[in-house]
Amino acid sequence: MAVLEKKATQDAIDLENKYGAHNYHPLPVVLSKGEGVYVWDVEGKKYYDFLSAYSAVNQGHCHPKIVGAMDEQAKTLTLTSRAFYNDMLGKYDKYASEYFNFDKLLPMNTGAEAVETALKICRKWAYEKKGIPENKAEIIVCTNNFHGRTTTIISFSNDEVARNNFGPYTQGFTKIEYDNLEALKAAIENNKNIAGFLVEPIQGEAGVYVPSEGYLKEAKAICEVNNVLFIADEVQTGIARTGRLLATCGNCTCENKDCSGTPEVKPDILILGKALSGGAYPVSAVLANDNVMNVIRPGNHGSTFGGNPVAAAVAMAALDVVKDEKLADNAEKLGKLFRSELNKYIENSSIVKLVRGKGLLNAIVINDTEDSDTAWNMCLKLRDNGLLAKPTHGNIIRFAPPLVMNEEQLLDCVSIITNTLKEFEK
Ligand code: IF1
Repeated sequence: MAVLEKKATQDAIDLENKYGAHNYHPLPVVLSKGEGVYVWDVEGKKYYDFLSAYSAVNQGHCHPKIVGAMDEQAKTLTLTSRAFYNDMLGKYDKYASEYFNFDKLLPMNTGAEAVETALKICRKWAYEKKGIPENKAEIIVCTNNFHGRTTTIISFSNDEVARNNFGPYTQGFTKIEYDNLEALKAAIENNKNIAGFLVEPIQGEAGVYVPSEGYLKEAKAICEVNNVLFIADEVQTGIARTGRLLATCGNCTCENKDCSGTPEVKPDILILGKALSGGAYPVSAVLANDNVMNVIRPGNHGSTFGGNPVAAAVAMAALDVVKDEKLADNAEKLGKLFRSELNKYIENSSIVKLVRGKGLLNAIVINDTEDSDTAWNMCLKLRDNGLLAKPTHGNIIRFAPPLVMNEEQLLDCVSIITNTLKEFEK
């Protein structure tokens, strides 16, 4: 279509560039409608969504049950603040705590807020329960982490673009190599003030790095024996994305039995966000048992919108959908099919090095330099061919469709992807 005919697209882009802060560099496509695995742009072109808003739309765009719950509650009571009780929060607290098998839930709105909340709980536990001297608590994090963009969180990032010129930085964090148990053991043994270990079960933004088999389980064991809190950031890997309800479920599955809720690696603090609402509303949460969560007393922490009635209604509907539609099983099945099909292509490819991932959180590594624009150009071509995806760092393209996708749609996407890749083969 001639550029002139894409006037609606260009007008929307110009508007955002003129009046919006330039804190993103989006793929040049302007979306105006979403339904299930599909999105449409302002020109009426239909696409497969292979990013799912970074795994927030696991249940598919505008899921009727989730939108219905939001609509119903929005017409009834949207926000009370926590100055008063409301009739939805307690129900949600109970529902979600039992769903993930923890004693309590602290409701927040964004993933970063939930990460910050977990860090505060860990520090307070360290001083009041572990007896670490005040202001001496250290929390271990991994290199190439991504946990959000607040000043404290970027203080322990090593992504210079996300961190530069935002100092002075928050102290109290020790960085170790991801997927390195010896490094974790050494960091804990060398510092008696270690309070917690914050880790992504799969490093999403770093490029979908799946750790070695047993890493999370062994890391949790090291933490346990040293009275260090194991804090799992499942904002991106949670809610069925990796083929299990949580990535920390490991090989434990809840098919055909009432899930005991005791995943293979039970975190001391679990952080959820994104698909906790199915992408319909900002909802995040921190879950923990009483021995940890009860360090939080009135006035210690909160948020205007945290735990509001609409968030509560949306999250309960979103979690219902995950179980009712067996999204974890579907992600497991289609993820295996996706990687198997891509590996067949890669056998004879000069441009794709590998595919990796778990469930429907996958990525391909392009055989080019980090600073090349090949991955970006591939995503532009994928867009032209009806599929939306975006590179993470440099030469890595993340593929993460909604978990409601069926086999026929997935195979259709595989052929779009492989036909597009062929255009770049040398
Ligand atoms: C952006 C990345 C993904 C997350 C994990 C906490 C948060 C995120 C593991 C914070 C958020 C989002 C943020 C969004 C793009 C996206 C992202 F590219 F930034 F790194 F998914 F990989 N923990 N990830 O992945 O949650 O405050 O955003 O609700 O900032 O560009 P949030």
